[in-house]
Amino acid sequence: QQYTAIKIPVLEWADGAKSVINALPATAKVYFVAATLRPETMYGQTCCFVGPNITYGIFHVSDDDYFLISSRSARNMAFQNIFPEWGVFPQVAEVSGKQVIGTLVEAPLSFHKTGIRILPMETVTETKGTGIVTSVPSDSPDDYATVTDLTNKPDYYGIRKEWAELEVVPIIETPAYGNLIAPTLVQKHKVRSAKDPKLAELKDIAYKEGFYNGTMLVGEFKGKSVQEAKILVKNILINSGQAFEYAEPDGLVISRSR
Ligand code: ZZB
Repeated sequence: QQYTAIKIPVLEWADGAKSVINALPATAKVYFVAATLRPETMYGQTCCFVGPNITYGIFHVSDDDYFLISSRSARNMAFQNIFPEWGVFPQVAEVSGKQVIGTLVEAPLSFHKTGIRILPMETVTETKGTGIVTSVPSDSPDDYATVTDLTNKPDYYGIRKEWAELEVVPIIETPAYGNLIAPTLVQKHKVRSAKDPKLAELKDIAYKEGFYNGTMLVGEFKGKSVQEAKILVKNILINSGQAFEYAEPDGLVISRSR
């Protein structure tokens, strides 16, 4: 699987993360790095998810730059010239998803210029991507269902309601599902929660409909097809240093370590 890895810098740490972060050099710039297959949707980011029970590492990449990602993805990156030394991915700290909830981050291209929050998503898979999932509720049914759960039960999830309530702005139009495909599908199929098994199929529908029939409503490629815009937006992000390509080995991989 070929992902675009989006570098999402921290603006302000959650209190729970401060003890860990204070141990880093004062000049350290830490990025949450989210793996996405939909770079053209980055305009619509409203929050960024971590698995609350996943343990993440903070890895020193170069100079002042550090990545907060799963250690599995750090190891993969070390063999893709993302770290300066082949095969080496220096871990400087460990932090749980729970500890970073509420952190304010600056998501590249997002409409929400004053920042978005790190929020919990219980269905994040530790073994996929970087374990960090940027949330686009307008176009991802999983994200819309999760944000709905978070808004309905903020106390249960240990968040402030307003963190999950950022406006969901239309970014892509499709003939079959209008300009908010994810909310439309979630409502039409009466999805009950972010754990509803129907979401797998809705994700598939949303991917296909967006890719083959979607038109951009916003951004520098407004009016272009999603198929065209996907590559163009990805290139903008990569050329500005806000993203890089990250490949994940497919199929059965037998780890030789441990
Ligand atoms: C932003 C985005 C916007 C995404 C969208 C999807 C959609 P796949 O096909 O299974 O590889 N994702 C990435 N990593 C994880 C993880 N560890 N656990 C759970 N979800 C993860 O799916 C890749 C997509 O799943 C990624 O692309 C990411 O969400 C999420 F409008 O990034 B995406 C219809 C989907 N739309």
